[in-house]
Amino acid sequence: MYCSTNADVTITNTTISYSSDVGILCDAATLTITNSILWSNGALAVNSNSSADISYSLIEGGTQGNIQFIEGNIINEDPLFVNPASGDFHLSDNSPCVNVGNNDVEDLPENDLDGNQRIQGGIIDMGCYETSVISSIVQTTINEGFTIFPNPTNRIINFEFADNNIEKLIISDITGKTIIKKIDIQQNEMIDLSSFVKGIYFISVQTEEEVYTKKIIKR
Ligand SMILES: [Ca+2]
Repeated sequence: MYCSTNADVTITNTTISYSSDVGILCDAATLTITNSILWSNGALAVNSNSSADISYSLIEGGTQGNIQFIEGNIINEDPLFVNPASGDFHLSDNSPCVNVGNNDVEDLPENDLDGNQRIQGGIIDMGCYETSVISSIVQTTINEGFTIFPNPTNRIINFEFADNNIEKLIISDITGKTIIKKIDIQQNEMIDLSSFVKGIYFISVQTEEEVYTKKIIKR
């Protein structure tokens, strides 16, 4: 992709991959790159003779020029496209780009490149395709009492409880070891799993009468 002189260019939810040269080349343009994937291009990911601000994007291949990595970026990690060799740049189930974009970017498109709803699983994906393969399990109502989402998650897991009757919330790993235990539970809880090792965890929610357990996947 080439940006000519003195342009302000905003690139949002775009996938640029397998270009034989630089992913994005700018003369004197001011670039803002958000929720995008620049992976496996021939030379650099971005070469800007002016400036580029990059947020919530997966970048591989290095940069040249006045490049600012603002926040939420993933560097040099395989986006795990479904089948890039045959031109399929949809995200696979285990892609690190699922549910890690920024929902608050201005002028987000309503649909992805396939025409599917843009934000699924509560958080926008990086790149031009929103993954829907896990749509049946991104939001799980365990009983009528509460809901957890998104699942699988890369980072945040949300809990919504219908009643304020939760006594205890425990997250344990696959060996049964307790990782997090919370006793002061609000009706809307958010737990950050970004420091967790990737894998399977169990969430146990205890009310006065019952205990509910649900498997979650940390990507
Ligand atoms: Ca999503």
